[in-house]
Amino acid sequence: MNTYFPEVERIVFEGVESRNPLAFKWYDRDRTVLGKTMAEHLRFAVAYWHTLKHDGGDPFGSPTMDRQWNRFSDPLDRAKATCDAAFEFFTKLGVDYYCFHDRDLAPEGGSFAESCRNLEIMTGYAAHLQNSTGVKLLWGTANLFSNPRYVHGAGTNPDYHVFAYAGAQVKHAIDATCELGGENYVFWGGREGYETLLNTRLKQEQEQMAAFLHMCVDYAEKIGFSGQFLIEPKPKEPTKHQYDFDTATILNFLRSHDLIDHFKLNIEANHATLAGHTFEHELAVAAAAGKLGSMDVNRGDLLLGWDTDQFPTDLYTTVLAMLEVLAAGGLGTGGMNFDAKVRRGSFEPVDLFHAHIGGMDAFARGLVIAAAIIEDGFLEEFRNQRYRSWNHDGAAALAGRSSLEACSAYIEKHGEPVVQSGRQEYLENLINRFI
Ligand code: XUL
Ligand code: CO
Repeated sequence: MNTYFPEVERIVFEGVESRNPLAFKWYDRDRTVLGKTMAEHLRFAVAYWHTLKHDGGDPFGSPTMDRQWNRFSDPLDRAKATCDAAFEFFTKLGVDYYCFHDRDLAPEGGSFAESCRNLEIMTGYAAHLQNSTGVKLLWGTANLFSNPRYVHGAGTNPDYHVFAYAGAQVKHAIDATCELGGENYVFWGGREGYETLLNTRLKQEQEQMAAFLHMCVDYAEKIGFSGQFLIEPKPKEPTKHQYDFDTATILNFLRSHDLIDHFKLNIEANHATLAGHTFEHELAVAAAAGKLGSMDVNRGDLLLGWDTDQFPTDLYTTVLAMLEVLAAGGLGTGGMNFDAKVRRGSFEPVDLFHAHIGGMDAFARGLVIAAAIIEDGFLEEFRNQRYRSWNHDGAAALAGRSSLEACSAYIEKHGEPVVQSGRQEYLENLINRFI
């Protein structure tokens, strides 16, 4: 295998005193926290598209990234070199998982048949590298948004011909994911949304999407793909109105179309904030429905209103996110995928290591702090006190066995309630003591 990161050895844990930028300060994969190792809790994955394929181009300027695996002119040679670089990166970083779109792994060909052939070749290539390194596939997905044919959407396209193309493409993407032992398969609604109602049948487009997803469920069952299907919410970008706006919207869609049993959610931090929520809010809404499947960990920039996909470094956010993940009992077959890209000015290959090390340390530290908060018990104790009336007086109402007459009788007997402080600042101060 060529060496694309010659200046980097395998990244190891050196602890918080270390001044080595290419070492973990907090992520110690075998350290046990609340009965599981850090690696088992966090299940980190590298996003193929950002880390291997992002070239640093933006609307104002040309690519900046120094990526030696891109120097091959033949598309398949380039794809193989990229895959070599990918697995060298995964193993040096020490992550157990990666995620890809079909078109990240294999180039789109001049015809559908050629694209399928490219994907088959690259699936075999990746399978070989998975076997020799032990790195696994967290999830696969299909890119149904880059090619101009998808300009008006894929499953929600006004033209059945494009819908069918998307279905054909997803069939092969599920095949590839299945062959590579993918533990999940993700649907992010790339251009499943609209720009103007003047040319759009909103209700029909949502029905089309439901039909599309039912076909995917049927196909997975047929071929025996046992990975978890995940939908990833995002409120806008690229379209003005994305149908999968947020977790609550998706849960409603899945329930309305008899799909709820087949899907969980893949919650992305920057998508949550674009929807006007916090990351932890979206995690909590998914967990409350038993549908927290996986996470795309990144962060936005509060001063910019778009999907900046930066690496997560904010400890406050990682602590609050880990509190929700631990409360939900973990991520199951999901994981934490770094759907994040280095800034355009961070163009050297080593910057990819700095970025991932920082993100992994931020979540490892978030895990340790969240575990300490849970073990201390003050949050749970505070909530127990706050909701204590529901254990007795309110128990029948909570179980759906009360009535307005019963409320009336209760108030006749007890009169005006004594309102209690929510103590938000007190709790925030306690959280900061742990950080
Ligand atoms: C786009 C996004 C995607 C999905 C996979 O905002 O997050 O990369 O995660 O298609
Ligand atoms: Co994402």
